[in-house]
Formats: sequence, structure tokens, C-alpha cells
Amino acid sequence: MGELARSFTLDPGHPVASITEEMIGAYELDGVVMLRGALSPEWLMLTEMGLNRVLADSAVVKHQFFVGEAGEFQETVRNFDNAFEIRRLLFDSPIASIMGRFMRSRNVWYYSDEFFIKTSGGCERTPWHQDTPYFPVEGNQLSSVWLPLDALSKEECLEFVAGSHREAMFDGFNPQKPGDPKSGFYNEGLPILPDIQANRENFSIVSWELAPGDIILSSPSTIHGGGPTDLDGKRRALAIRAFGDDVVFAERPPSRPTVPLTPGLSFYLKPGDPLRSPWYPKLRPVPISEAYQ
Ligand SMILES: O=C(O)CCC(=O)C(=O)O
Repeated sequence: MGELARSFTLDPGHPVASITEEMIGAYELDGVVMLRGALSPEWLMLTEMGLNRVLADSAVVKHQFFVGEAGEFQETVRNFDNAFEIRRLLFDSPIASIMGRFMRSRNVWYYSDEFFIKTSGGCERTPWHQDTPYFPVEGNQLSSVWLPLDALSKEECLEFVAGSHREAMFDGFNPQKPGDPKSGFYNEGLPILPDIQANRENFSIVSWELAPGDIILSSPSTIHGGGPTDLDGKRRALAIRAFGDDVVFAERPPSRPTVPLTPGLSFYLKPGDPLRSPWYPKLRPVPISEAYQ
């Protein structure tokens, strides 16, 4: 299948104003676009300070992928609450406004953030997956920004199956057996993802060479994975998830809790209710308590 791999260059001085209808149309069609020069070095410095705080904080839970194996790497979810830098990044940088423009939503709410930390050399691929099976939500105005702190080759970049956001929702992968394409997250109610890695030629896989400041904007329903590192390679990336007006609370199979953990949410929201809760603070318009004034 042919590669689409659409990328666009934003004006670093006015990234939001430089977004065009053509860019939004490409995102809607492929479920992913790369935006070159979206973030200035100060936002990367703030992100790196946040990452260093998270890594130094023994109270922050770090999840290991491929635990005990040579390709082991780490992930931490929802650092908005414990790293002031990530909170400021979401309120002050252009990221939330860029997401709002691409989702065509004036209102933008935070869903979660996640660091993927591949620093030990020779880290494994992230297994192919969609994010939506893990999230208790439904709607189109849901997006992710993937922001790497290191320059990456096309092979180390996160890869996407272009257009897959318009197809089925598959089960996620099993964190205990991430390399096993036949083992799912819930193992009930959702089809198991086809083995994309063994049949790469049958899928429209896209990725890019990235410099710090470039971001990838995608739908969490777009199948993605990949980005192993060389023995001397380093790949530190922050994923930010946000949503707009049309997103509602939805149920997932009961065999496992959804991600990130939000105990109590289902006592307040029933399926179909707009996703409004203190778990999901509003980012845009910037609340008065968070604004520079
Ligand atoms: O950075 C990675 O390896 C994985 C990222 C990812 O799965 C995501 O952003 O949803």
C-alpha cells in the first residue's frame, strides 16, 4: 500500500494561526499529520524539566514494558497532577490550541498525558495498538500530540497506519505479554488486532524523521506503534491527549479498568453523558485561574 506520510510546516512564531484547512483535511483523512516546527525550544525545555522531575520522584508510578527483557522501557501516565511543568505546558504552550484547531473545537479539555522513556539502549518497539479501547470515551473530537525531546530517524519514530481511525476498534495489547499479538487487554468484546508487524506490506504505515520542536498529531483511534531504539539511541517522548465538545463517557469491557485509572467516575457519568468531571480540567479557553493576567 502506498505511503501518505503528510507533513506540514508551522510558523514557530504563530503556530496556531498558520494551521490551514488543507492540514486539517489531511488529519481528518489519514488520522495523523506531522507538524514541523510546532514548538519553540522553551516548551521543550519545560517538558524536559517535567520529565526530570517525574523520573526523580520515587512516588510517581513508572510502568515497565517488556519487564526483565533486554528491550525494557518505561512509561508514566498523568503527570499533569504531580509535575508543575507539565501543567504549565498544557495551559501556556500552543499545544492545546493546536489540538482545538485540528479537532474543530473551541473548547478543549485535558484527558491525560504519558511519557514514553526509551533511554537504556536497544529498547523494544511499542506494540501496535489504538488508544481508544483503553479510554472510557466515544466521539470524534479526541486527539493526541506526540512530542519527542530527541531528534529521531524515521525508524525510531512512532509509526501509524494511515486511515485506520475510520475502521474498527480492536482490543488493546496485554501489558504482561506485550510481544504476543494474540493476547489482548480485555480478552472480551473486542476483536484482536491483526499482526501488523508480520504483514507490514499490507498496511499504509507512515512515520517521519523528526527534529526537536516537531510534533505528530493523531487520532487515538489511529493504529500506531513502533520506534525501537539503537543500542546508543535515546527516545524520550511525551504524549498529550485532549478532547472537544462531542466526546462522551462510554463503557468498555469490565474485565480490566480503563486507563488512566479514574475510580468513581462511573458513579457520576452514564454512557452518553458529556465527559465533564474534575478528572478532566478545561484547557481552552484558558480558565481565569490559570491565565496570565
Ligand atoms: O512513544 C511510544 O513509543 C508510544 C506512544 C503511544 O503509544 C501513544 O502516544 O499513544
